[in-house]
Amino acid sequence: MTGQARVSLTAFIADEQDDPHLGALVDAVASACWSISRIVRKAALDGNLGTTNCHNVQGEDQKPLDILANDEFFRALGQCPQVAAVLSEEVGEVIWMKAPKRGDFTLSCDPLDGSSNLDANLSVGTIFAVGQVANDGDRTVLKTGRSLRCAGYAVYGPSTMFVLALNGQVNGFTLDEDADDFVLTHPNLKIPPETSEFAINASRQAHWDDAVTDYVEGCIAGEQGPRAKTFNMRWTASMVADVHRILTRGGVFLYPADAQNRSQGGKLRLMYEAIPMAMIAEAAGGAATDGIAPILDIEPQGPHQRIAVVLGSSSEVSLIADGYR
Ligand code: AHM
Ligand code: MG
Repeated sequence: MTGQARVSLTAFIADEQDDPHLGALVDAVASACWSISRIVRKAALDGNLGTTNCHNVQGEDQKPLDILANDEFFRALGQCPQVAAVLSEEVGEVIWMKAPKRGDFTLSCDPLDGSSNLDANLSVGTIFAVGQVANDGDRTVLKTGRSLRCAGYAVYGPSTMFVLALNGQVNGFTLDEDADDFVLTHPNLKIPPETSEFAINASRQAHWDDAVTDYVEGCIAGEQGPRAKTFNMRWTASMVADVHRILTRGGVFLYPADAQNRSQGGKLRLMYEAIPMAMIAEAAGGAATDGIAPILDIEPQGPHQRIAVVLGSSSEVSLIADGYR
């Protein structure tokens, strides 16, 4: 940062839009992420690794940190008078914080995504999307991603970063713990349209559709194969870490619906995993589809709905969508 003006997240938001309430909300989310980052960093010291005997609404094991991160999120949002409703991966129903008024905000969040990585000390993250109440009394939280005001994630990796899609642009901020601030370090992130890197859980290959099998076989066939180039493969099993890598150096992420998970719609959740990441991908010049339609155009049917996700470099996403057709 030597020689460059230092821009904090708060100053950046104030400059980018004229709704002080949205700025206050993003600040509150960033402050929750900062607290979650601290809790994650100290988890082994505080005896917060391992699992609980509890399950979330989807029947998945809850880790102590899933619960602590969720509490932190609600604590921070409870201080924002303009937050009308919150939908969290860890809570069965949408929680109404107040009677909704036109202009209030609704939030969808996965407070700690990729938590199966915690005991191995690998990167995890927080994902969020911000919608807005259209009219006084309107309790519609399940809306398409096109109506969002902003979306983002925090990644708790070697450094803690806060990545925000707002006004059709994606910017990355790094937590400076000495200055108690998120600082703009990665302005105007763009996903390169072309890539030779893909990300998929290959252990599910036996259950894949032909479209996915053909795509992956094409990638691993190398110079002599139909793609005539060598592909690299990476899978972190932490969506935030995988998407962050794609934002910084390109690539394509696939968590398709397959023979095993299709009855549920796929694995990843539409409202607080697929939609926010799709908004980030599109704002960074990439694309996101469920194989049939852009994820941002999908009408949600339920708060914890699951969906197939393919996102990243636009040329690969359209190739995979062509395979589905
Ligand atoms: P979670 O919300 O329960 O952590 O699950 C979501 C995570 C994503 O971060 C990641 O892409 C995926 O699950 C990994 O799944 P798998 O274990 O099948 O590789
Ligand atoms: Mg998750």
